[in-house]
Amino acid sequence: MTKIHVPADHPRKASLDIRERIIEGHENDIVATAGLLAHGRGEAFDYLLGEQTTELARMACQAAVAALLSAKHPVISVNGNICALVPRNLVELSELTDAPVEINLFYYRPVREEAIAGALRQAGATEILGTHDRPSETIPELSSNRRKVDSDGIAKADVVLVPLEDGDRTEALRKIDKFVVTIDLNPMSRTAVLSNITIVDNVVRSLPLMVEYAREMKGWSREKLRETVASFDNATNLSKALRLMIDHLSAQAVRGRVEEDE
Ligand code: PTJ
Repeated sequence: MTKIHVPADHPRKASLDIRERIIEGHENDIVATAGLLAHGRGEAFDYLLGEQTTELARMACQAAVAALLSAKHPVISVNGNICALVPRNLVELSELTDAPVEINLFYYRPVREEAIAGALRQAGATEILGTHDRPSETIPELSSNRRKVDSDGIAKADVVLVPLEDGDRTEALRKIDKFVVTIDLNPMSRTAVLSNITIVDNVVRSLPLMVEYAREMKGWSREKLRETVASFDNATNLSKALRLMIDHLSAQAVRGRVEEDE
């Protein structure tokens, strides 16, 4: 299929370019077909958020990076969508926080594993966990394909970053005492609610920001990192994120009414 060139002056260029990356990822077996639907859902929530990184999301990013930097065995879980959107940032964050990347797919197919591993390697990854040739274990109480995890990765991790997820795994990971960090544009999703830290933002904005924070916070003391994590309250964070969406919608509605009256 031919790649669509989005003209530079198109008012929705940024969003359409990201969509193209997902479509291309689907054509290259990186993104699952359901990943296209997941992306559309994300786009809708991003609209509600005003398509910008809020101060709230910045604070969540900082807490997330603090959790990764203060962990004994942090791991970054990789699915098709995140790999198609921000492969280089994933590898950078992995290097800065000493958190290996682990491929963990809901819609597992060997060809997808291979395509994702290839894309990560191309982005600079030297160590990739979760591939079929690696030692693995099963997460109890989880029946999806995601139950199979790397023995040196998610199985022994204390902190797991699961960007852009489906909820059942987050619940299972919490049950086995993992500290779960997620990035999800939907503050009402099961993943968002069940995680310890949820960044309500688009991964294309928050991953580069996390890389920036990781560079800066690498020099922080363990105590300061732990304090940053401890002072973060996810329930409050999610309700504030919802409030921001409501306020954004209200502002749009008021603007519409003023324009109607003019
Ligand atoms: O690659 P696989 O096989 O592991 O499958 C990955 C998908 C994403 C298909 C799978 O995990 C899935 O079905 O996820 P869900 O249940 O559709 O949830 C995806 C969540 O991510 C939804 O809450 C979306 O709003 C949110 N989302 C989508 N795109 C973005 C996003 N959040 C942040 N940034 C995005 N770009």
